Amino acid sequence: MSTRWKNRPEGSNWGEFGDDDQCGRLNLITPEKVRQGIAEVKEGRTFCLSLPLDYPGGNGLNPSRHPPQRFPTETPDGTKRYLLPLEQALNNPDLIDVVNDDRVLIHTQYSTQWDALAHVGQQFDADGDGVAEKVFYNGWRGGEDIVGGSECSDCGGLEGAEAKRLGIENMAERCVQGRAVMIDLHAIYGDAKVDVDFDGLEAAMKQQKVVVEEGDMVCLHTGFALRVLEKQRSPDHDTLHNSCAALEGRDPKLQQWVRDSGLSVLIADNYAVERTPSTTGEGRRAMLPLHELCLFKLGIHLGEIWWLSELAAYLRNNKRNRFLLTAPPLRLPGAVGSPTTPIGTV
Ligand code: UVW
Repeated sequence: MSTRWKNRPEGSNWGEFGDDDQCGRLNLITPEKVRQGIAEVKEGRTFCLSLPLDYPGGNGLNPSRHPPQRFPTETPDGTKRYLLPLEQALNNPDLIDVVNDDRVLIHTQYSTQWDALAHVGQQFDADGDGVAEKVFYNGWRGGEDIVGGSECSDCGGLEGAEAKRLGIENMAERCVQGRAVMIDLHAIYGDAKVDVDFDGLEAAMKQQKVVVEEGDMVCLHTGFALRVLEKQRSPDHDTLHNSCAALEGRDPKLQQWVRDSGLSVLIADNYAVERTPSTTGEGRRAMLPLHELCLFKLGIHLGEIWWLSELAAYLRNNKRNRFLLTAPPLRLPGAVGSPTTPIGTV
């Protein structure tokens, strides 16, 4: 038993990758899995699996998340480092260089992104004292391992808020390269708002001859990002909230499949992989049951709002569903999520 917990959540794998594990099912992306991914490269053709990071546009999907803002950096005397001749900046008439230099304010989960395991935890009595505490995957604690920082007026929020454990840098250090499989829900459900349970997912996999083996990265193509892209940064409410497939995250059979399949990470081109907010269940419960299962109980990173439509079309046209996926997040210490620019290679 770990020193950090006496009780682990029902159906969780805490401790199985080691008491101090911070990577969860990324541990299943072994060298063999990388070789299996490389064996899927037949043509050498590559696909960018990220939307432009200023999509969806606006903040209708999540009012707390805003598009990136870019600014020029400034020299200590306040000169903007944009179209700046070094002759002027360094007062040296011999220099002919002209430089531009950016700084960016990014909401890490605005667009194509990974959720770190620190993203969603739970109030759960892990130490068995009868009182629930804020706890995350593998028993890492809110207030100790993931700290909230202190309020400040001029730092734009909580200064010092940081995932000292389970931050996204752990994922980056694993590189996230291996074999992936595509399940094309859009090919079956089109743009209809459908909550897909295990039976629906299994039917799609059978129809498309998809087999998921331990360590595979699973991608769900729903068409949501395609709808969003068509709206040219001005998506309407229906596109954002009433279109395309999402998983019914509370379905016990679906949860059992996620557990048993051995999938390493779960990715979709929709907002949250699962339908959110969940309208099922009763009593005191997780609003996002698949986030609970994946991020909190099993250590499965979630990829969201990816751009999968071009690759899904290629795979469909070529009667394939496997490919090499390379998808590290930013190696940004302490962050609970990260933009990513994944590459699919076929
Ligand atoms: C939601 O906010 C619904 O999902 P995520 O935080 O994983 O993007």
